[in-house]
Amino acid sequence: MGIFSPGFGGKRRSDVPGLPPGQYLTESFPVLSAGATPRVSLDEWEFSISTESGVRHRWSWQDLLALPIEDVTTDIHCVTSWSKFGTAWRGVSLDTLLADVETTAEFSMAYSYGGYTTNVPLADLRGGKAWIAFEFDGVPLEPQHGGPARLLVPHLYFWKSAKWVHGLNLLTEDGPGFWEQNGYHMRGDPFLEQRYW
Ligand SMILES: Nc1nc2c(c(=O)[nH]1)N[C@H]1C(S)=C(S)[C@@H](COP(=O)(O)O)O[C@H]1N2
Ligand SMILES: [Mo]
Repeated sequence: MGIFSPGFGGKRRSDVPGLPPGQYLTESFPVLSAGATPRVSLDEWEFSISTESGVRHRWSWQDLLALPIEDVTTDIHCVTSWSKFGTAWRGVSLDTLLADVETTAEFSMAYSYGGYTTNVPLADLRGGKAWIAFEFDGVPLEPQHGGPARLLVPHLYFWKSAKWVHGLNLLTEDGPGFWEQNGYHMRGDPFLEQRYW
């Protein structure tokens, strides 16, 4: 007759609105980094977007801060099963950065200082769904969490939110980044449980 355990007093995970399947809630902010934390000074910091036709758009730290800045409060979901509700960020929308970028590419590869990469469909970076974030909880983003700036794509699993982001390559064909080469999903929608492929 199945393995129901009516005596278990915990709140079923599926009862928490907004919590994707297989996730649990945490109040802490775990640090997950595949390597050492790179240190990037704001003087040398640069973000660029390179198109499929080889055009490169570049922003210095000052260029970035001169763009419209948005406050974002959002839930985040790590593939290792923790989710955190209501995280508060400040950054520049990818819509703003992509506004003058001529492209018909459908894919992108985000790359970071330190060598991390992750592929993200361009549609997931547009439409008010992705930011270059440089503040968390009202203070400059800590180096361990990706400061000076990280990609923030909160509707996908958090490994897509590249810390210490350095640029985006826009691509006509999809390819795997660091974790995707190791079996993580090419898109990574937590509500569809796209963990591995
Ligand atoms: N550059 C870089 N970005 C990264 C990672 C990494 O190892 N290097 N880890 C990813 C993973 S697996 C997760 S869950 C989140 C963790 O972000 P946090 O350390 O701020 O919690 O960053 C993602 N971005
Ligand atoms: Mo992760």
